[in-house]
Amino acid sequence: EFLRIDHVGVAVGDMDDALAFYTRTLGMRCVHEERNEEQGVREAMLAVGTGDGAQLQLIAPLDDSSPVAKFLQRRGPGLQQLAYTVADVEAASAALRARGLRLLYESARRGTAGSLINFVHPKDAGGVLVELVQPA
Ligand code: V0V
Repeated sequence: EFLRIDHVGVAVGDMDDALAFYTRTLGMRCVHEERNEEQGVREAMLAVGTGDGAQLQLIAPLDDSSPVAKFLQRRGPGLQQLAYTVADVEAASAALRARGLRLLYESARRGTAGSLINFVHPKDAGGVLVELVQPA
């Protein structure tokens, strides 16, 4: 089911500070910014190098009810998720469910740039929040 690493998600408390660090200090390029109200996040996608590989996703909470707010309270800023590209998120979710993994959503929800997403619970994936991404 997994085609490649789509992006790595990093939870940040302050998006503007984080963007300044990743673009000015680390030299990455911000290629997309978006608010996702359903997920309760402001996010920015950064291209690494030529930009044809996996991207880095900065994720900041919009409010205290965001899962990212809870993550920051518990663990502080840092790696929050690892996302894989899949061709068909419903098929991939069904296959993983059939292998006993808990998917967070019954059906896929809207992710970055019109993608469809679902997640494997981190407790079923060795402590890693795994995201499945079907690009638009
Ligand atoms: C929680 N845990 C994690 C974790 N978040 N472990 C690894 N990575 C994470 N990100 C651990 C936590 O330390 C606890 O372990 C245990 O899981 C708690 O499980 P829980 O009580 O069932 O759940 P919560 O309330 O801590 O929430 C965790 C989940 C939540 C994963 C269910 O964060 C969630 O719904 N995430 C999916 C949505 C999301 O993350 N959206 C933001 C990105 P101990 O202490 O018990 O051992 S939005 C996005 O990526 C977009 C839009 C996109 O890519 O397009």
